Amino acid sequence: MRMKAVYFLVVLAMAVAVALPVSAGDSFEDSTAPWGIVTEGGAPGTWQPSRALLYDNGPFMTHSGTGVGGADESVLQTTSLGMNTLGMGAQLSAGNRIADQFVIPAGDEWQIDGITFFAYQSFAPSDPATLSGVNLQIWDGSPDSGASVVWGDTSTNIMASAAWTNVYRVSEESTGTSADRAIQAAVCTVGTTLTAGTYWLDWQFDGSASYSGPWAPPITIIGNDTTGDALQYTGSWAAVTDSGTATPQGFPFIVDGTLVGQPTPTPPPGGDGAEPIPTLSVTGIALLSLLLIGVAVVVIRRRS
Ligand SMILES: [Ca+2]
Repeated sequence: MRMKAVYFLVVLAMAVAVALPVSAGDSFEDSTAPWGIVTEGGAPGTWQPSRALLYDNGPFMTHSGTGVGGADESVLQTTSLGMNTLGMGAQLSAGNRIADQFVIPAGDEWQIDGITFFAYQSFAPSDPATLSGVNLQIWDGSPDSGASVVWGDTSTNIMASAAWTNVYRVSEESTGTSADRAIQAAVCTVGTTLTAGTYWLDWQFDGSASYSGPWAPPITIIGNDTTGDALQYTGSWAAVTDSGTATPQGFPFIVDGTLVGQPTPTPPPGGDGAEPIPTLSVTGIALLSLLLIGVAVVVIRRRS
Protein backbone atom coordinates (compact mmCIF):
# COMPACT_ATOMS: atom_id res chain seq x y z
CA MET A 1 0.00 0.00 0.00
CA ARG A 2 2.80 2.38 0.95
CA MET A 3 4.68 1.52 -2.27
CA LYS A 4 1.58 2.42 -4.27
CA ALA A 5 1.31 5.80 -2.52
CA VAL A 6 5.01 6.55 -3.18
CA TYR A 7 4.61 5.51 -6.82
CA PHE A 8 1.56 7.77 -7.15
CA LEU A 9 3.46 10.73 -5.66
CA VAL A 10 6.43 10.21 -8.02
CA VAL A 11 4.13 10.10 -11.06
CA LEU A 12 2.29 13.20 -9.82
CA ALA A 13 5.58 15.09 -9.32
CA MET A 14 6.73 14.14 -12.83
CA ALA A 15 3.42 15.28 -14.33
CA VAL A 16 3.67 18.63 -12.54
CA ALA A 17 7.29 19.08 -13.69
CA VAL A 18 6.32 18.43 -17.32
CA ALA A 19 3.31 20.73 -17.13
CA LEU A 20 5.11 23.70 -15.55
CA PRO A 21 6.27 26.23 -18.15
CA VAL A 22 10.04 26.66 -18.27
CA SER A 23 11.25 30.23 -18.59
CA ALA A 24 13.11 30.81 -21.85
CA GLY A 25 14.30 34.22 -20.70
CA ASP A 26 12.79 37.54 -21.66
CA SER A 27 14.43 38.34 -24.98
CA PHE A 28 12.86 35.62 -27.13
CA GLU A 29 10.73 32.50 -27.07
CA ASP A 30 12.01 29.58 -29.15
CA SER A 31 10.41 26.41 -30.47
CA THR A 32 11.59 24.46 -27.41
CA ALA A 33 9.26 26.60 -25.28
CA PRO A 34 6.56 24.48 -23.64
CA TRP A 35 3.52 23.42 -25.65
CA GLY A 36 0.33 22.64 -23.78
CA ILE A 37 -2.74 20.55 -24.32
CA VAL A 38 -5.46 21.91 -26.55
CA THR A 39 -8.51 22.85 -24.55
CA GLU A 40 -10.25 25.31 -26.79
CA GLY A 41 -11.27 26.19 -30.31
CA GLY A 42 -13.80 28.36 -32.06
CA ALA A 43 -13.54 31.94 -33.17
CA PRO A 44 -14.84 34.53 -30.72
CA GLY A 45 -14.84 38.23 -31.64
CA THR A 46 -11.77 38.59 -33.82
CA TRP A 47 -9.86 41.54 -35.20
CA GLN A 48 -10.96 42.86 -38.59
CA PRO A 49 -8.24 44.65 -40.60
CA SER A 50 -8.88 48.29 -41.43
CA ARG A 51 -9.49 49.30 -45.03
CA ALA A 52 -7.75 52.68 -44.77
CA LEU A 53 -4.43 51.00 -45.40
CA LEU A 54 -1.34 53.13 -46.07
CA TYR A 55 1.32 50.49 -45.47
CA ASP A 56 1.66 46.81 -44.48
CA ASN A 57 5.12 45.70 -43.33
CA GLY A 58 4.55 42.00 -44.05
CA PRO A 59 2.45 38.91 -43.30
CA PHE A 60 2.48 36.61 -40.29
CA MET A 61 -0.35 34.24 -41.26
CA THR A 62 0.92 31.35 -43.41
CA HIS A 63 -1.90 28.79 -43.44
CA SER A 64 -5.63 29.42 -43.68
CA GLY A 65 -7.94 27.16 -41.69
CA THR A 66 -5.32 24.55 -40.67
CA GLY A 67 -5.39 25.41 -36.98
CA VAL A 68 -7.35 24.22 -33.98
CA GLY A 69 -11.06 24.82 -34.49
CA GLY A 70 -10.45 25.87 -38.11
CA ALA A 71 -8.37 28.88 -37.11
CA ASP A 72 -5.51 30.20 -39.26
CA GLU A 73 -1.86 29.58 -38.40
CA SER A 74 1.48 31.34 -38.41
CA VAL A 75 3.81 28.38 -38.84
CA LEU A 76 7.43 28.65 -37.67
CA GLN A 77 9.39 26.59 -40.21
CA THR A 78 11.22 24.43 -37.69
CA THR A 79 11.79 21.22 -39.64
CA SER A 80 11.80 22.52 -43.24
CA LEU A 81 14.11 25.52 -42.66
CA GLY A 82 15.55 24.91 -39.18
CA MET A 83 14.04 28.08 -37.75
CA ASN A 84 13.59 28.38 -33.99
CA THR A 85 12.18 31.74 -32.86
CA LEU A 86 8.47 31.80 -32.14
CA GLY A 87 8.52 35.36 -30.88
CA MET A 88 10.79 38.14 -29.67
CA GLY A 89 10.41 39.81 -26.30
CA ALA A 90 8.72 43.19 -26.59
CA GLN A 91 7.29 43.27 -23.10
CA LEU A 92 7.03 46.36 -20.93
CA SER A 93 7.68 44.26 -17.81
CA ALA A 94 11.21 43.44 -19.04
CA GLY A 95 11.93 46.78 -20.73
CA ASN A 96 12.23 45.11 -24.15
CA ARG A 97 11.27 46.86 -27.39
CA ILE A 98 11.05 46.07 -31.13
CA ALA A 99 11.92 48.47 -33.96
CA ASP A 100 11.24 48.30 -37.69
CA GLN A 101 10.78 50.92 -40.44
CA PHE A 102 8.68 52.14 -43.33
CA VAL A 103 9.39 54.57 -46.18
CA ILE A 104 7.13 57.41 -47.33
CA PRO A 105 7.92 57.90 -51.05
CA ALA A 106 9.25 61.20 -52.39
CA GLY A 107 6.49 63.77 -52.86
CA ASP A 108 4.03 61.95 -50.60
CA GLU A 109 2.65 63.02 -47.26
CA TRP A 110 0.91 60.59 -44.94
CA GLN A 111 -1.71 61.43 -42.36
CA ILE A 112 -1.25 58.50 -39.99
CA ASP A 113 -4.40 57.82 -37.97
CA GLY A 114 -3.39 54.51 -36.41
CA ILE A 115 -0.91 51.65 -36.42
CA THR A 116 -1.70 48.01 -35.59
CA PHE A 117 0.93 45.77 -33.97
CA PHE A 118 0.81 42.03 -33.22
CA ALA A 119 1.77 39.93 -30.19
CA TYR A 120 0.83 36.79 -28.28
CA GLN A 121 1.03 35.68 -24.67
CA SER A 122 1.81 31.98 -24.27
CA PHE A 123 -1.09 29.86 -22.97
CA ALA A 124 -3.43 32.86 -22.81
CA PRO A 125 -6.96 32.25 -24.10
CA SER A 126 -7.81 33.74 -27.50
CA ASP A 127 -10.70 35.64 -25.97
CA PRO A 128 -10.69 38.02 -24.22
CA ALA A 129 -7.45 39.53 -25.52
CA THR A 130 -4.78 39.89 -22.84
CA LEU A 131 -2.83 42.81 -24.33
CA SER A 132 -3.44 45.91 -22.23
CA GLY A 133 -1.15 48.55 -23.71
CA VAL A 134 1.32 49.71 -26.35
CA ASN A 135 3.72 52.62 -26.30
CA LEU A 136 5.37 53.84 -29.47
CA GLN A 137 8.04 56.20 -30.71
CA ILE A 138 8.38 57.25 -34.35
CA TRP A 139 11.96 58.16 -35.33
CA ASP A 140 13.31 59.99 -38.39
CA GLY A 141 15.95 57.27 -38.76
CA SER A 142 17.21 54.18 -36.97
CA PRO A 143 16.95 54.41 -33.16
CA ASP A 144 20.42 52.84 -33.14
CA SER A 145 22.12 55.59 -35.17
CA GLY A 146 21.51 58.99 -33.61
CA ALA A 147 18.08 59.67 -35.11
CA SER A 148 15.44 61.80 -33.37
CA VAL A 149 11.99 60.92 -32.08
CA VAL A 150 9.39 62.82 -34.13
CA TRP A 151 6.28 61.44 -32.42
CA GLY A 152 5.38 59.49 -29.28
CA ASP A 153 7.17 58.43 -26.13
CA THR A 154 7.91 55.33 -24.08
CA SER A 155 5.23 55.91 -21.46
CA THR A 156 1.88 56.88 -23.05
CA ASN A 157 -0.46 53.97 -23.69
CA ILE A 158 -1.84 54.50 -27.21
CA MET A 159 -3.65 51.14 -27.56
CA ALA A 160 -7.32 51.66 -28.46
CA SER A 161 -8.35 48.00 -28.59
CA ALA A 162 -7.00 44.47 -28.82
CA ALA A 163 -8.49 41.29 -30.27
CA TRP A 164 -7.44 37.86 -31.50
CA THR A 165 -6.44 37.76 -35.19
CA ASN A 166 -7.89 34.24 -35.67
CA VAL A 167 -4.24 33.11 -36.05
CA TYR A 168 -2.27 30.78 -33.75
CA ARG A 169 1.53 30.86 -33.70
CA VAL A 170 2.70 27.24 -34.03
CA SER A 171 5.71 25.18 -35.10
CA GLU A 172 5.65 22.63 -37.92
CA GLU A 173 5.43 19.96 -35.21
CA SER A 174 2.38 21.54 -33.57
CA THR A 175 0.36 22.69 -36.56
CA GLY A 176 -3.30 21.75 -36.20
CA THR A 177 -2.89 20.77 -32.55
CA SER A 178 -1.74 23.84 -30.60
CA ALA A 179 -3.88 26.77 -29.51
CA ASP A 180 -1.24 27.93 -27.03
CA ARG A 181 -0.19 31.12 -28.80
CA ALA A 182 -3.13 33.20 -30.03
CA ILE A 183 -1.74 36.19 -31.95
CA GLN A 184 -3.57 39.37 -30.95
CA ALA A 185 -3.82 42.63 -32.87
CA ALA A 186 -3.19 45.78 -30.85
CA VAL A 187 -4.92 48.66 -32.63
CA CYS A 188 -3.23 51.93 -31.66
CA THR A 189 -4.23 55.56 -32.14
CA VAL A 190 -1.50 57.80 -33.60
CA GLY A 191 -2.61 61.04 -35.29
CA THR A 192 0.36 62.69 -37.01
CA THR A 193 1.28 63.81 -40.51
CA LEU A 194 4.68 62.91 -41.96
CA THR A 195 6.43 63.93 -45.17
CA ALA A 196 8.64 61.74 -47.39
CA GLY A 197 11.43 59.88 -45.66
CA THR A 198 12.43 56.71 -43.83
CA TYR A 199 10.81 56.37 -40.43
CA TRP A 200 11.52 53.81 -37.73
CA LEU A 201 8.93 52.73 -35.19
CA ASP A 202 9.95 51.33 -31.84
CA TRP A 203 7.24 49.79 -29.73
CA GLN A 204 6.51 47.78 -26.64
CA PHE A 205 3.49 45.80 -25.37
CA ASP A 206 1.94 45.51 -21.94
CA GLY A 207 -0.21 42.51 -21.13
CA SER A 208 -1.57 40.21 -18.49
CA ALA A 209 0.94 39.29 -15.79
CA SER A 210 -0.65 35.82 -15.69
CA TYR A 211 1.08 34.79 -18.94
CA SER A 212 4.60 35.14 -20.38
CA GLY A 213 5.41 37.88 -22.92
CA PRO A 214 3.89 39.66 -24.73
CA TRP A 215 6.02 38.16 -27.51
CA ALA A 216 6.13 39.63 -31.02
CA PRO A 217 5.92 37.00 -33.81
CA PRO A 218 8.23 37.85 -36.74
CA ILE A 219 6.99 38.30 -40.31
CA THR A 220 6.52 34.73 -41.53
CA ILE A 221 6.67 33.66 -45.18
CA ILE A 222 6.70 30.06 -46.38
CA GLY A 223 10.09 29.17 -47.87
CA ASN A 224 11.83 32.30 -46.53
CA ASP A 225 14.11 32.29 -43.52
CA THR A 226 14.92 36.01 -43.98
CA THR A 227 11.93 38.34 -43.53
CA GLY A 228 13.28 41.79 -42.68
CA ASP A 229 15.75 43.93 -40.80
CA ALA A 230 14.19 44.71 -37.42
CA LEU A 231 15.97 45.58 -34.18
CA GLN A 232 15.29 44.53 -30.58
CA TYR A 233 16.14 46.59 -27.51
CA THR A 234 17.17 44.59 -24.44
CA GLY A 235 19.36 47.28 -22.84
CA SER A 236 20.91 48.12 -26.21
CA TRP A 237 19.74 47.73 -29.80
CA ALA A 238 20.66 44.62 -31.79
CA ALA A 239 19.54 43.06 -35.07
CA VAL A 240 16.74 40.51 -34.67
CA THR A 241 17.83 37.13 -35.97
CA ASP A 242 16.20 33.72 -35.76
CA SER A 243 17.96 31.62 -33.13
CA GLY A 244 17.99 28.56 -35.41
CA THR A 245 19.08 30.00 -38.75
CA ALA A 246 20.73 33.28 -37.59
CA THR A 247 18.84 35.04 -40.41
CA PRO A 248 17.40 38.57 -39.96
CA GLN A 249 13.71 39.02 -39.28
CA GLY A 250 11.13 41.79 -39.66
CA PHE A 251 7.88 42.37 -37.76
CA PRO A 252 4.31 42.78 -38.94
CA PHE A 253 2.61 46.14 -38.52
CA ILE A 254 -0.08 48.00 -40.45
CA VAL A 255 -0.23 51.77 -40.91
CA ASP A 256 -3.71 53.25 -41.38
CA GLY A 257 -4.54 56.74 -42.59
CA THR A 258 -4.77 58.78 -45.75
CA LEU A 259 -2.47 60.15 -48.40
CA VAL A 260 -2.57 63.93 -47.89
CA GLY A 261 -3.72 65.94 -50.95
CA GLN A 262 -5.01 62.87 -52.81
CA PRO A 263 -8.69 62.15 -53.39
CA THR A 264 -10.03 59.22 -51.42
CA PRO A 265 -10.09 56.24 -53.81
CA THR A 266 -13.63 55.21 -54.76
CA PRO A 267 -14.45 51.51 -54.80
CA PRO A 268 -14.67 49.96 -58.29
CA PRO A 269 -18.14 49.34 -59.78
CA GLY A 270 -19.70 46.11 -58.60
CA GLY A 271 -20.10 47.09 -54.98
CA ASP A 272 -18.08 46.15 -51.96
CA GLY A 273 -14.61 45.94 -53.44
CA ALA A 274 -15.75 43.30 -55.95
CA GLU A 275 -13.78 43.00 -59.16
CA PRO A 276 -15.74 44.42 -62.13
CA ILE A 277 -16.68 42.03 -64.93
CA PRO A 278 -14.09 42.46 -67.73
CA THR A 279 -15.49 44.04 -70.89
CA LEU A 280 -14.03 44.28 -74.42
CA SER A 281 -12.61 47.61 -75.48
CA VAL A 282 -13.29 49.05 -78.98
CA THR A 283 -9.83 47.85 -80.06
CA GLY A 284 -10.60 44.39 -78.66
CA ILE A 285 -13.91 44.18 -80.54
CA ALA A 286 -12.18 45.30 -83.80
CA LEU A 287 -9.41 42.68 -83.39
CA LEU A 288 -11.94 39.94 -82.58
CA SER A 289 -14.01 40.89 -85.67
CA LEU A 290 -10.90 40.74 -87.91
CA LEU A 291 -10.03 37.30 -86.48
CA LEU A 292 -13.55 35.98 -87.13
CA ILE A 293 -13.52 37.35 -90.70
CA GLY A 294 -10.12 35.68 -91.27
CA VAL A 295 -11.43 32.31 -90.03
CA ALA A 296 -14.55 32.65 -92.22
CA VAL A 297 -12.41 33.39 -95.30
CA VAL A 298 -10.26 30.29 -94.69
CA VAL A 299 -13.35 28.07 -94.17
CA ILE A 300 -15.08 29.40 -97.33
CA ARG A 301 -11.90 28.93 -99.45
CA ARG A 302 -11.48 25.30 -98.26
CA ARG A 303 -15.12 24.47 -99.06
CA SER A 304 -15.01 25.97 -102.55
CA1 LIG B 1 12.12 46.55 -42.23
